[in-house]
Amino acid sequence: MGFTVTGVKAVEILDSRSRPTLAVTVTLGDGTVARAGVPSGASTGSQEAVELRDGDPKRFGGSGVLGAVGNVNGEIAEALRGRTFTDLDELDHTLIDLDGTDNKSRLGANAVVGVSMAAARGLAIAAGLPLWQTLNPTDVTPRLPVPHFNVVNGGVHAPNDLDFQEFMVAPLGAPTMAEAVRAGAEVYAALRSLLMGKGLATGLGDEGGFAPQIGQPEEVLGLLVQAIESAGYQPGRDGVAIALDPAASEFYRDGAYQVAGETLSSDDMITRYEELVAAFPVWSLEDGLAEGDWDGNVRLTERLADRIQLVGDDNLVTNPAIIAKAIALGADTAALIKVNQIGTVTETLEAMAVCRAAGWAQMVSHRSGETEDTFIADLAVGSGCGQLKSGAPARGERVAKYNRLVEIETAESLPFGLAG
Ligand code: 2PG
Ligand code: MG
Repeated sequence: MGFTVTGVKAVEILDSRSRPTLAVTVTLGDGTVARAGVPSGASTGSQEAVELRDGDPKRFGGSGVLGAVGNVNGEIAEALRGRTFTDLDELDHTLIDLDGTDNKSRLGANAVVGVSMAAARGLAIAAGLPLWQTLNPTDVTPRLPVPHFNVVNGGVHAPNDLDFQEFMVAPLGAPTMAEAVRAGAEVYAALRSLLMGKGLATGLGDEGGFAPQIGQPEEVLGLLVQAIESAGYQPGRDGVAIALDPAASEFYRDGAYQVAGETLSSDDMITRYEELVAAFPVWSLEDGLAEGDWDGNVRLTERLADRIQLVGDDNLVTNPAIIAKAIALGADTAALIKVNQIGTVTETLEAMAVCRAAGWAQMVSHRSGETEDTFIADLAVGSGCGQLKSGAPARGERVAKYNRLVEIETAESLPFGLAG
């Protein structure tokens, strides 16, 4: 049993936003070669594992990752090469110990996560199994997740005046993955026509959604309902529902929320969300309040948890200990799951296990800066969490994940839809 690492190599490549990131290749003793691309966020939580950037203003405006690449090709390769590991857990803990910090800031979370993801993929290839199967805990039924298509981009993902970052359509009522992807693409096309008809721009934001010059979130929600209907679907949980990620930390300034020209307290924000949920078929709200606003998040959960899912991202950062704290406090009812927020695959699976034990839902997520790597599609299936967001049904790095899910559905008969 076990596996031997014979090589670890990183190169600096570009992500979907034209910023440098890492591609990591791990070679195993049986000749298996596996590669991973490292994603990178823009609206990051303050407790995320830390990306190492070179800071050399002469290269990529300081965002180069040659230091992180050097750490993979130097220290990490030396520590892993020729060693035999029982499982991924042992390899990941070797990386965590080698780094020695609690946020992976010494070697860089971008270096560490690339090695962890490539090793995980290598183990699946070596075993002759699809990746999702090796990420599937024994007590969990694998499942094809409901895709959440981010069709309108704002916040730090687009140069428009829209403060809310993500407006997603989620075909909760679709019978299969392929039909869900079709619904996403058809609603996206209908939305483009609507925007064009109104003389609004159809240029895209970082995650492939349209970035029209609209300020009020309610106006976008109205357009989404129209687009869902004109594509021939029923707005709501039996058809195509809406999910929001305002990413409120980005518009929280001096203890208040700055939305479309208004200054709102936590309680004003909560009231605004209650009105949104009453008026539009919103089924899930992520980062409705800022990451440090724990009291607000508890009140938001108390007031809305009977109607919608409340997802924590910036405040939870895929960290098992922080998620446990939020569960104890009663803040949120679900966690967003991003492998690079915590830095290893093993800790990501732990975070998901903490959620499951508490009856919390999980949504696996891409980052706004992505590569063509489809790791998260397999993670969503293997973890059985039932939800994934990977941006719009457009742009190669976003669509790669949805296409991978359709491929998995074709190869394997698995249930589709929300878990539980
Ligand atoms: C988010 C993510 C992904 P970023 O806030 O959920 O959509 O954005 O990767 O920029 O943190
Ligand atoms: Mg988010």
